[in-house]
Amino acid sequence: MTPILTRRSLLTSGLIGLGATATLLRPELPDGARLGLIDSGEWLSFEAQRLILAGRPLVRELGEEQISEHFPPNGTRMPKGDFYARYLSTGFRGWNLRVEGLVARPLSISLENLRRLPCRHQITQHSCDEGWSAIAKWSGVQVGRLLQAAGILANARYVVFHCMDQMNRTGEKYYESIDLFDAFHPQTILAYQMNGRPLPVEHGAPLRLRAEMHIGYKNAKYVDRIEVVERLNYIGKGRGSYWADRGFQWYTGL
Ligand SMILES: Nc1nc2c(c(=O)[nH]1)N[C@H]1C(S)=C(S)[C@@H](COP(=O)(O)O)O[C@H]1N2
Ligand SMILES: [Mo]
Repeated sequence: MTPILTRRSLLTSGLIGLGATATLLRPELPDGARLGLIDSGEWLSFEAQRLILAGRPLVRELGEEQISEHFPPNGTRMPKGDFYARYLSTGFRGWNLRVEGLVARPLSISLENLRRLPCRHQITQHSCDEGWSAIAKWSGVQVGRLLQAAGILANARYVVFHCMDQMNRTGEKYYESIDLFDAFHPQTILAYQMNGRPLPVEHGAPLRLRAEMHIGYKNAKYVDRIEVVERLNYIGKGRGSYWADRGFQWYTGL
């Protein structure tokens, strides 16, 4: 039987206490923790979830009949600017996903070629920190498969997802990052379909991250570049994601 990860199992298993102990024993921590960027609650969440996830359990997958009739878009609904508009008007012809950074073979893959790779379907619940959740079916390519194709180098530790939407007048774009453990989780995919249809613009067309063990904002939309890095310090304001740069947690295990 596949172990199922639920919030309740986290709360009742007593692993939170264990997690705290493991923290003291484990020298291997994300950059943020070492820099004191991760607060203690986040640290507990990270350590407790890692203990639970050690056996690679899957986040609960639901049935077709549970798919939400209405899945509200949040954050950017239409990226501004000519760059995105041009690709949108041609159905993303000429658009490529790039995989670069600490990889042996940088990749540049069209949507068409992404669709030719093995596809994973998953029906999951998305939870936004603003207090709503909704269920959808996501289909796409496992991030781990892309990283394997690119061949990550020995010093690689994090995977950064660069997005096409500018968040403010200074032109800062949305970005997110996860560590390699999460990147190679079987349910971490780059989805090009939602509920069996091409990903709608308001939900991140042409490609979005689904990192199912994480809260809403980690699920970056409009992804066009994946960068494999050793440290997160030099990206954005250095805390690992657009929202982490603004005081939100980097690690948001559900
Ligand atoms: N590029 C980008 N990704 C993003 C956001 C955004 O504004 N821009 N919003 C985040 C937030 S807060 C949530 S809850 C989800 C919402 O996904 P949805 O629009 O498909 O509901 O996307 C996340 N990913
Ligand atoms: Mo969110």
